[in-house]
Amino acid sequence: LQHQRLATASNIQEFSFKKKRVRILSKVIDVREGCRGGVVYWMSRDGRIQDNWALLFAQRLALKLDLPLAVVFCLVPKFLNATLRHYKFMLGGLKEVEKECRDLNIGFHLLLGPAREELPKFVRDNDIGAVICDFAPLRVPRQWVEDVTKGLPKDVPFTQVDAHNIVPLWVASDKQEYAARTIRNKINSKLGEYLTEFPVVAKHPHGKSSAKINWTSAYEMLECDKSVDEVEWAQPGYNAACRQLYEFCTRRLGKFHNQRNNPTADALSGLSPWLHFGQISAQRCVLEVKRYAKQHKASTEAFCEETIVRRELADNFCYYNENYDSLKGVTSWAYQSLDAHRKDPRDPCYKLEDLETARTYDDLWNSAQLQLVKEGKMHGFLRMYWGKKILEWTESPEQALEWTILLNDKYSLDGRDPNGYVGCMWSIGGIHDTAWKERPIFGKVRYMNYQGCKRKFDVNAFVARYGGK
Ligand code: FO1
Repeated sequence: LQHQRLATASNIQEFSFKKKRVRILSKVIDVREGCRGGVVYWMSRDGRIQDNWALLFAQRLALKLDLPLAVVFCLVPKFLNATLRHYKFMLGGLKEVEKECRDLNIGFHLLLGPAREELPKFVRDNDIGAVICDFAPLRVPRQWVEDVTKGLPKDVPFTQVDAHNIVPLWVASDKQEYAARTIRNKINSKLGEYLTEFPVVAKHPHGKSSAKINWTSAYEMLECDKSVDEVEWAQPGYNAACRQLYEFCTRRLGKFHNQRNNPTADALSGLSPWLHFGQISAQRCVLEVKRYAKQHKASTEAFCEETIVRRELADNFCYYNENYDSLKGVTSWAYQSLDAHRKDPRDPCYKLEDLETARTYDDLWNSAQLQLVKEGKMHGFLRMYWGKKILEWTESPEQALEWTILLNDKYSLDGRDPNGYVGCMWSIGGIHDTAWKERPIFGKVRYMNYQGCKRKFDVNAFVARYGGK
């Protein structure tokens, strides 16, 4: 999957940029005359060089104005409840970014502290002429962007590029969508325009390479939970992500369409950690999978549904619903029926440590929890069952949601991601789902049980593998 195409500066300029991928955040749009410091891409969600529309836009601007180009990442010591498992994965990817920037004559700066403090200072100290940032729909990254918009010098243009979605979020829909079926056509009808190949990020004609980063001091400033260690199976970075994608295409894609809900079949892409940290682009994954569309038509369609429609639906939900991680964010039919069953007895009613240490009566549930803790990811089908059992076994739906999000964000490599919030809200609060026959505790939220799992896959095999007896 390496980029064989010749990286020439010209193919960026002739490449017509989809205007609607970009939105202007500042009052000014022109770089002031005589500024020599260059253009900065403030990297956050999309931690990669190639296939990154935000960086491509920044390079195109720098080339047009004959200015240097630099990537800046602002490292915060604590990000929600991210642990060392997450930071090691993220920083591992950034080390590759640093090396690739050096090869491409692009500056790379790791600033230690929140962007609102570090970025305006960097811009002033280095006479930067323009800043481009990427896009995340969650409240903390959106606050960072808002703070930087206010903090930048007034004569520095600041633009945002959705480098994560194939159809930019604000192009797909301008409101909260209620199910995949209401957003699917809004997205698929625009793929002709947006699902294009990428130009390559070219070797920049001039500019100075940056000082080598002191990664040790970066680790030392972290204040995260260091008890959750890294996982073996997933190596961070763009190159590892490309290998993971290639293996999926050549070994697992064929069984994806009819075995993706079977936790004992190795049929999934396993790309979510790299997608979460932006170390590979969803668009790159779709472009590569579609090369196999002839021999694996059903699987390719199923993969596109998940990677394009479902993922963009998750960003849509988090962006347009400020209560994306609370029961206040579920639809009224779900809230009312969960509320009506609030007093139903929960037996058993587990404490957080019973769940976290996989000590319930349910061997399948325990095995799913052990998989999450050990491998940093839980099979997608099991995550639905896992979440719904937590609703059944905790004192209130609010408590259930809080603990599913807490456990998912603490152990899953792709935690703190719109997909994770939507997954938990689907399981507990039925978002993007329909109402089902009313029953205790669940109300009209879809119920899932052990027997249902036994009908779908070999539960004993999964339990044997993860030892959740
Ligand atoms: N984004 C940053 O700009 N700086 C950070 O130090 C940072 C740490 C971090 C740790 C765990 C994690 O899951 C995400 C983290 N992010 C950080 C945010 C990430 O770049 C995305 O913006 C969010 O995950 C939204 O998808």
